Amino acid sequence: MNQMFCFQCEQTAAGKGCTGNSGVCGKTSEVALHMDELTGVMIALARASNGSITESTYKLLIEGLFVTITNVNFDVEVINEMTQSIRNERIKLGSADEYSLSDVWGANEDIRSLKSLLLFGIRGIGAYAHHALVLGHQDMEIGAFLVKALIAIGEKDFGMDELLPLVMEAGKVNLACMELLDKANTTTFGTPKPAKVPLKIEKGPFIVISGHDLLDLKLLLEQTEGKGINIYTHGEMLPAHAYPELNKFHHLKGNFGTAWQNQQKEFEGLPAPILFTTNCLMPIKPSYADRVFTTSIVGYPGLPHIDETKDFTPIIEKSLTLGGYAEAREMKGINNGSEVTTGFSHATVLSVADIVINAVKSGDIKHFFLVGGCDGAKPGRNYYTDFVKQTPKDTIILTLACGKYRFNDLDLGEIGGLPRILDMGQCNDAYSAIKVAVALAEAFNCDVNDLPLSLVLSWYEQKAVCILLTLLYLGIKNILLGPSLPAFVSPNVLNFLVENFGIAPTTTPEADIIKLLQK
Ligand code: SF4
Ligand code: SF3
Repeated sequence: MNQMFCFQCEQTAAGKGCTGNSGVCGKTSEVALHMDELTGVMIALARASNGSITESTYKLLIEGLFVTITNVNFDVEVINEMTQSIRNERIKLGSADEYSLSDVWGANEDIRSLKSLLLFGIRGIGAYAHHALVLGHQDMEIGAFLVKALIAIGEKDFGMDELLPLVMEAGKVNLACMELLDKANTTTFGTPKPAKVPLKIEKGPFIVISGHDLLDLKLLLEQTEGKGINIYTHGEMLPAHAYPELNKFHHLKGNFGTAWQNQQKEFEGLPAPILFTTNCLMPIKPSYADRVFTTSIVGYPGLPHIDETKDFTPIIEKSLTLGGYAEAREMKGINNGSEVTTGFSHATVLSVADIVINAVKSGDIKHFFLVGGCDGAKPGRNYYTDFVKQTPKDTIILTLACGKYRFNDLDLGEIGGLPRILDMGQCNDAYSAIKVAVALAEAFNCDVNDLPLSLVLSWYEQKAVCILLTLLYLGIKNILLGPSLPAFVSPNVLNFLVENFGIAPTTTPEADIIKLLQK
């Protein structure tokens, strides 16, 4: 197969797979084929490692997994350099093995489906493990599972019986990985506290920082301190405002823009540079191509890349040259709100557990909806805005990840002093939602599935896949998933998910709310 094939994200062409010269995301067929080669070499390295994983193999594997996530890297040179490093590591281990991923794409549809679930799931895990690793936290058990999963993906004779348990184990390992990242974040940046974040841009030079990497933000804040430059978060960086070690910098002023899919419109004419620390980066438009910088695993041909030394001088200089707005600008969220709130992590919510439990007992809170996940570009995602707007006043919305931009500027009022919309953080902070759900189930002495809690998730890329696997591993049932089901889930695998977990596609907000409130 020398044609690209990719169906790992929600926007895949015709709901089937991207083929031809490029994918819907803008990934060229050349990059797609080299990413497959990279993944094949990782499978070979996993086989060569003989089950024992060193720190250098761990780092190489999580980088190799992370770089292939949708909207992370479009630069074939970077992909090829990584492939070479991984190949060198494999050679060091005395192996000349190679594996072609076309064996997976060409397998029978159920095997292809399960291997894809496993591969895309570990790509998500790779990203979270990377965020933890840059903060000095690693877990070799996670590494050992990555090796096991990669070997299984390359295993010719594995059927449903061997692959299904591994898919569930990926959910378990991702839970451990999100816990590791939660620990890494809170020990480095403190425990998040609720924060109101303005959407207004002050006058003067500024820098917009996007993606998930909180350490890059901290380093940027340190390097810009006292230079008359303000910093604004974008996309998944918004929850940074809740961390004491980040919001202590007074020049961390607010949040710019909405979710990633609006960047081509929102960056147009921006008098400031933008730094991408992780996904989601879209193909660059000429109108703002001179002001986008990448760092870490992100890359795009022709864009300046800040290397491991994390010297942000070129961005700082660019910000001063561009100068920002002459006057402060009031910006609005997609529902016309002028501020958003974040920081309702498990520690915050559980610190007011008594209030929450009493409100449930008294009937002031009738139901919790977890509405969140990855946002995307295809039409139909206003479902989530409409859903949240239509939820009854005696319900609480827990949210996380970039899907929240569909509704996080709405003022839906409070219940017992608690805002009705509680933003728990980034996608990996699904860990917080799980902690809260488990604590509520303990308080009410029931199973999580018997709580007045419904999950209405949006998915787009592969981190959403590993989070979904974690929820399944925890036995959470009746999740609504939208806006469309993954192309890589075959009819038989879907049947398994429906029969065992009651997973269903979203329909209309009206019908889904009625159905979920009957619980
Ligand atoms: Fe297509 Fe998504 Fe793959 Fe991009 S990542 S090539 S849009 S399936
Ligand atoms: Fe969004 Fe890309 Fe997934 Fe962490 S920024 S969630 S889609």
